Amino acid sequence: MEKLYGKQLEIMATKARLLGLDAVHTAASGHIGGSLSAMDILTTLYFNVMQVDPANPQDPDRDRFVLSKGHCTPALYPVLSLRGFFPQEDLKLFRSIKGHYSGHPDMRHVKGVDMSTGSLGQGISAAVGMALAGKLAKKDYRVYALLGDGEIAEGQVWEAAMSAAKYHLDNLCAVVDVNGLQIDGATKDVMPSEPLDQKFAAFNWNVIHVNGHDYDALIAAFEAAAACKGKPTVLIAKTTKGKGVSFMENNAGWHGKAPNDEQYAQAKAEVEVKNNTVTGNTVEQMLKDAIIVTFDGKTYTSVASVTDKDGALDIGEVEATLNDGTKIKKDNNNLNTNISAGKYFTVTKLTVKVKVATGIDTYVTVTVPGAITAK
Ligand SMILES: Cc1ncc(C[n+]2csc(CCOP(=O)(O)OP(=O)(O)O)c2C)c(N)n1
Repeated sequence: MEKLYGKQLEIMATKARLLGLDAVHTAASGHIGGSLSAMDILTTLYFNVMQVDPANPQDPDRDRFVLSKGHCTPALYPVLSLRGFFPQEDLKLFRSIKGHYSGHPDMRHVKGVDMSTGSLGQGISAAVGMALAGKLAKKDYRVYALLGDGEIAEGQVWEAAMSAAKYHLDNLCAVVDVNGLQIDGATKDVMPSEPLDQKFAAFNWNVIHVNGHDYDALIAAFEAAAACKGKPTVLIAKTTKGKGVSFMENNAGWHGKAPNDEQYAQAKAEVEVKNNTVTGNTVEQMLKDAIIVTFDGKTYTSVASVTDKDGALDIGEVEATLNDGTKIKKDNNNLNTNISAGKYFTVTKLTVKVKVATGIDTYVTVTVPGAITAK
């Protein structure tokens, strides 16, 4: 296959975004947010960087890819399908009992999938094993692994990172999709992972920062990774969760939720015209948390109720009643948004309860609260 560049990659990634949205909408479930943030990275890998042959998916000399953040099959399947590993028609079977295109990739049944993943933190260990196997067999193939910035909280990631450095796996390139959000909020709130570059550097990795939506920059970064000898490389890829769909962008609520018919139509239209204008947290999220609301010069310390007119919680019209009965209304996703008669409100977060958030590492999450409650 001829390598794709720039605009060609953008067109391919747009097709992949549309297929991913379609699959999640048809299945009425799936992880769309982190798939959209990773789509440009995956498209660049499969259409420019990686040596793979869809006619010979088990070629022992092929480059390997491990989706360590295994929930992002709405990115992986469309890209594999567009690359020719299986027909696009098959995407209709996403998460269906009638097929094998499950929510997390299955290497036994889906052509092009090199490793079954889904339990966060494990995929990178598998990638280390594949890279080590390549070294032992004196093969030239390269191994790529994509991780989430939430996934980084898994202790196993750092065990794998140590192992990769120990064995000088310069045939391994990890990419961390730094979209700033994980399943239930901002990574920095749940379990801060920064400074990621210093962490990986301390583990003896070559570190490269890159914009995860800039195809030229990604190609250059993958080339620099391949040129680095004696160390594994990590690309710290800055991305936007939900990239390409205004109401999904930077919104943890869209981590693992399917759009309804109306939202799907809007998402599709936006991806088609690449309208990425709306960014920032949604008002709904802020209103649902403990808040101070400043509206029309007055400060309110609580909100009596929030009504989400279309039930979508993330888009559309939202009305809130403040604690003195004042009603406020918004009809788009911007903070400081225009409310009914052209007035503005700002929302400030106020913490009201102690919450222990230890990230997504199951072991820590079980052990830390247990130890806190021990008498
Ligand atoms: C070991 C393990 N714990 C918990 C989960 C549930 N889970 C699925 S996705 C996710 C959040 C992942 O966040 P991140 O790595 O940042 O992914 P992204 O935002 O890129 O989708 C969690 C906790 C899991 N799949 N595996």
